[in-house]
Amino acid sequence: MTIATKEQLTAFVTETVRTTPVTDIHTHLFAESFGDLLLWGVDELLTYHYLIAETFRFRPDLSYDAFWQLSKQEQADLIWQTLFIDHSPYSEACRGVVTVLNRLGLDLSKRDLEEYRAYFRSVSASDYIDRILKLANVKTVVMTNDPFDAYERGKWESGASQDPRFLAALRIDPLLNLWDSSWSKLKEQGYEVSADLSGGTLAEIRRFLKDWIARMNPLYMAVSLPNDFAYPEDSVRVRIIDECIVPVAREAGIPFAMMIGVKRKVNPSLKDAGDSLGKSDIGAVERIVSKYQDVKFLVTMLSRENQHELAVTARKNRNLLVFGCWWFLNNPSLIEEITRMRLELLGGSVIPQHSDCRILDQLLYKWDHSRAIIGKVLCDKYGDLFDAGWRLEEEEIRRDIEDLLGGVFWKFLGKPDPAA
Ligand code: REL
Ligand code: ZN
Repeated sequence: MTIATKEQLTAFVTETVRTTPVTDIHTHLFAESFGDLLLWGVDELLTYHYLIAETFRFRPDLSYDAFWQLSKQEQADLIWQTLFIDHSPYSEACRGVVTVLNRLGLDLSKRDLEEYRAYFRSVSASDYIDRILKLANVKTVVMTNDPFDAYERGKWESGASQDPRFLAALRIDPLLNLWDSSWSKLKEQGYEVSADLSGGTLAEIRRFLKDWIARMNPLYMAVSLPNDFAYPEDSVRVRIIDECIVPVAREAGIPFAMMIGVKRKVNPSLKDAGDSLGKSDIGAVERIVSKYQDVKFLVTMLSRENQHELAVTARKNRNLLVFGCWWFLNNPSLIEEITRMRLELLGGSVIPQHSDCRILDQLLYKWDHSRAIIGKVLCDKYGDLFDAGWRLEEEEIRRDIEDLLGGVFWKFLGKPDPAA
């Protein structure tokens, strides 16, 4: 049906963005078979590392050690008191908790943490996964799978049964960022490697990657890179990228995802909450993607300052797909600005958002909040088209939105969407 008025257009776009199922291309969530790796519930929500950092800002009296010695529930109590009771929870990470509790139908007027806890005790993980995926309207979640993590490796090796809603991504940070300590872990796994990359080391790294690709069937290989990532460069990292990651990605036909711009542990006392960001050199991205045009790259960058040049670099290289508003960018004002700019430069050839959820329940807020902004930006873009005289069919808008919320990713991979 052709859309006749701008009011109809706005209503249809908003509703379609709200109801189209999502493929969430980067999360830290796990299927139930991964046991303790799957986090959910109100104490996990409250102890999300984003909220830990915010709590310390209001508590100069609290020592880091004292906080880390508390049990998870005690930490959650303290965070709840500090961020939700002593102050109003309008930071994005705090608002997220509010959205989740509200969407679950819990009574926010009481602000009764014990009552919320009681609800979570009453549900099973498996029912809860079903409930959250359904409420968030997320059809597929891509995990972050670390073959250097002994607990997780055990789960893969014992052939933990697979839930088709949770798909794998092979995460290789230790290989590229911590070779000095990770080479011995490869050796323990039976690969004949040496610290100085001599002998058959590079071939053995390739064998390691191929073994894990065979085991996990990952949609892509991924790494987070520091803000001073350089390419090319005379370094272990770049040798492993050139001689292991790139050839294996090519052979396996999967992309290499680079998440660039992290400064790890600027405040180690904050643990996971102690990472920061820095501006990166877009030239490094430009050089690697144009050197390997037959390899696909998924790229997200952490600094706001890199977003425009990243979008322009994608215009020049069709093997580069830009994704998500990562971490410190996952805030309404920045998502809006970045999404607007990307749609203007790249049309629909972009993945506007991923959730980065660490806790299952967060799917509710990360996607609710992002959908509202993507919807708003799309209304403006289609509205401008309308003013320019272009009339749209409902079917065309539905197609575009399905693409933005998953189709673009699957087409880039060259794979059918298994949930379609
Ligand atoms: O995948 C990553 O490296 C990051 O997204 C995480 O390390 C980070 O802690 C995450 O919670 C950000 O949202
Ligand atoms: Zn992440």
